[in-house]
Amino acid sequence: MEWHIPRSHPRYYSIIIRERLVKAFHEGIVVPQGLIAHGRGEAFDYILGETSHEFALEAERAAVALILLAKKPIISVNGNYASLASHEIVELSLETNAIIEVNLFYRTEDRIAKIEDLLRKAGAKNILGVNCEKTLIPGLESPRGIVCKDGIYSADVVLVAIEDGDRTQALKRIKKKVIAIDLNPFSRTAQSADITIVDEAIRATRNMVKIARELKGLDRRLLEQIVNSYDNRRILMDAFKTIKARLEEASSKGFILEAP
Ligand code: PTJ
Repeated sequence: MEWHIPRSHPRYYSIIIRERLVKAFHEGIVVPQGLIAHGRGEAFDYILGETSHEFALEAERAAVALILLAKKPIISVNGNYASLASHEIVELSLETNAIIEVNLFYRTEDRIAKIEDLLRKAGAKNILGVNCEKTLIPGLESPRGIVCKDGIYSADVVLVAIEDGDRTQALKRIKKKVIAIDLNPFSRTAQSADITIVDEAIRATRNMVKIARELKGLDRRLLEQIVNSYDNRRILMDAFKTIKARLEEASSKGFILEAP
């Protein structure tokens, strides 16, 4: 069923994004658990004021520099990420020459094929998913451990978004550099990634496309400087400080000036 959402609604954008996910759920791209995961992300985004803060932009810049420096960067895509940001993912992969790999927690070949199809319609050329030689990430028992030999398994840098908790740690154990987009800075993924982007996945990917256009002509030494001067602990501290400041403002005044 299609609902008419008036453009004048103060939460129009947020409602439209929910509609997009619900549609993707009916099409078999997003799992029901993905709708719950979205709600958790929304709650953090609400507290953060639904904007890309300086700490997120800094992490996004370091992430793009790391991807541009990588020998084999991979953008790992699940049901939520694909249905929210297929166009942005494809643009990022084209701007940075990163390969897209569909990797699912609730894995079925049918869902992988549907997600590949969605990404192809958005213009993707280089996708790994159904048709690749599979192997396993050691120590990861969920089906997310099934990866493409020519993809995540042999990558040096992997970008993950809207992820459950165990994979970042498993990827780190096999010496991958992990970039995570996760609105929840408390999460296991956010805490164990090399670069944590505490930002909404659509905004984050859009920002990264712009940054990639800016950085891709730069000398490798300048990109290395961006990566070497990046400190993920400080970025996480800034994210927590922002949450704390917004809660303090709300708790001292009983209202917040910039309600989303
Ligand atoms: O498509 P599948 O089968 O691979 O399944 C994917 C889900 C999302 C179901 C799976 O990865 C999962 O259960 O994730 P979690 O454990 O709920 O974690 C998702 C994390 O992403 C949470 O920390 C959320 O706060 C965060 N999140 C949710 N929506 C967004 C987000 N972060 C950034 N942007 C979002 N739009």
